[in-house]
Amino acid sequence: MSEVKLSSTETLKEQSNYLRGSIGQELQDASDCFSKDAVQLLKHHGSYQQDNRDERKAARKAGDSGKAYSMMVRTKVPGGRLTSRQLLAELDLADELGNSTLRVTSRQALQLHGVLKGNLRAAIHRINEIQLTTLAACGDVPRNVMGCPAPYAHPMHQELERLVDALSRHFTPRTPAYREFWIEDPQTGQRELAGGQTEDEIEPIFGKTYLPRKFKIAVGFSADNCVDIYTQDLGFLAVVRDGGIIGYNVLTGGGMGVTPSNKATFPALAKRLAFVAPDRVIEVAEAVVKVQRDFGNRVDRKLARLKYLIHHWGLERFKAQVEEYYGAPLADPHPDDITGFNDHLGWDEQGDGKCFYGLNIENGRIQDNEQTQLKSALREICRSFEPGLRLTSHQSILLTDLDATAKTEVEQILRRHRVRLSEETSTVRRWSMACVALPTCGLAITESERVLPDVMDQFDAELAKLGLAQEAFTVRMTGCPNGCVRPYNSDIGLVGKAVGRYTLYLGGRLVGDRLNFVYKDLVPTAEIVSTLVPLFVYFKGERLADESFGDFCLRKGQDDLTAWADRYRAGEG
Ligand code: SRM
Ligand code: SF4
Repeated sequence: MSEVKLSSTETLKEQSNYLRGSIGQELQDASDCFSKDAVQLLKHHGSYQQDNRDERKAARKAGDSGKAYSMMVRTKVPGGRLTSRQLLAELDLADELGNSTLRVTSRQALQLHGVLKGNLRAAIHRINEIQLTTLAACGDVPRNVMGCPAPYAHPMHQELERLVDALSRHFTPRTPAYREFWIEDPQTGQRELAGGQTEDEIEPIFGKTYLPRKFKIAVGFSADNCVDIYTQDLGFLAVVRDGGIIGYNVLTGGGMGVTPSNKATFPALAKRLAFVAPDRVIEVAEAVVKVQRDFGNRVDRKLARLKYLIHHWGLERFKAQVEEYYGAPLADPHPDDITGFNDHLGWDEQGDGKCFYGLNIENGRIQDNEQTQLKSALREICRSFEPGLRLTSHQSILLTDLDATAKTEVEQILRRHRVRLSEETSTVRRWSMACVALPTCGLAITESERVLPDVMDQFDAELAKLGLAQEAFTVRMTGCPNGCVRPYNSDIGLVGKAVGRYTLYLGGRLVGDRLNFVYKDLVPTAEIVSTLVPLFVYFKGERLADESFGDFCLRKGQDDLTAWADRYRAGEG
């Protein structure tokens, strides 16, 4: 039998002494970039080396053919919960060591961009000083655990928050390498190298090689799927009766990434695996993670996510293996499923006498520029009111624990800094998301975050003309098919396929429980909205009562929609 050749990343992890590799030495040298192996390992510490393509282009013009290296630093924020002090410190870091912007991600985390290699240790050290961590924000490990960010003072919400924290703690890697490099002095680091501990003592869940690939967990409510639970490797969907959580449906094997040139890859929604009692969630989660650890594909990283293991085995075999690791049979899923989705934007009552304000942040980017000074506004609000903060999975932010008397002043601060209030943001823009893409993302084929605002202006204008401005549907744009803002279950998915061109997907919906289909390929940026206008007209004329745009597109199907659009353009529609 021929030997299976593991991917080079597996060998690297195995030989890295629990994610150390050469990071310690390279942090000390004067080079402006890390080696290929260190770059791979650094992801587990929460940082990606990037090459800013705008700066590279400018440098080339000036005759310098080198790369413009910098680091992206991702901070984990379980359930998106952080304090004013923490946000202020991250904003200071963005100004002092980053590119002066801070980004709220589609998984309720924070990202600094443009940190130079020589400043990486200081950045991560300071993040730890404010009781946050970058450990396992990226890499082959469970990432930031997502949870509904709404600050309702209901015991059910608090129970869910505790579960998010428990899952996050449980799956945080234990390697001392993180502390050595970023918290202690790296020159005295590596002390524990000779430690003599067993693998089980150092990394009881993951062992030396961690997981075959990234792993994503979320906890949500049926009536409010604001964490997009069906797109996760592992989801726990609370089943609620009489105001209390009686257990969780376990969903496994969601994932959005696809490589069009590799026909074996696909986006997938999670499958309903089982129902577990609240006090068994951690054990079941550990069993699922360990099955992926032991049976996930470590040969081909393109096929290493949990969804491929489940596809390959079938759900029944997968469940049997999870049961074996868990040590008992698992009950079938409860019939409850997701029914709604709340973005939590605007003013709302918490139920404890306080209120909160959900502020839409366009594509998650917190910055000051000529049009809007969101960064300064958030600083002023944090300093004046010290609200609690919650990041949403739609790249936005909730300002919590405010007295009703603060409402006017909060709004005034936002207006003074020319920040558009959520109430003044169109429904379609509020539900839109774009990934980072250019210039920092190394995998970007084309623009996303930088072009979506203009595309949304066009959507706003056309939808208003048609009297559809109040329609709630999701528009999600990415600069490549990896799916970082989950475009494959949205009403309208715009997936970068070539420079300035997008594959247009239709037929998903707000609640996120079905995949969309390809409507048209290689649509130029300037034609995205005009391509959709005939379909909006069709929708307006022939929708059924309460039918959403995604539902309508699904009912009509690609052929019918295309035929209508052709007739419309020929003047017959
Ligand atoms: Fe992502 C890779 C940004 C959420 C699927 N993602 C990347 C990298 C790190 C590019 C790279 O590997 O070099 C991007 C860094 C860009 C930059 O400059 O910051 C990147 N992903 C992001 C963020 C920041 C998008 C955003 O604008 O918010 C999100 C950070 C989330 C976080 O806080 O942890 C982000 N990425 C997602 C999601 C959505 C989610 O998790 O809910 C997905 C789809 C779900 C999934 O994982 O299947 C996602 N990212 C990917 C993939 C495809 C994975 C796959 O299974 O094929 C890649 C590429 C890869 O891993 O090889 C990727
Ligand atoms: Fe980069 Fe592609 Fe993810 Fe966008 S979807 S951030 S372009 S990897």
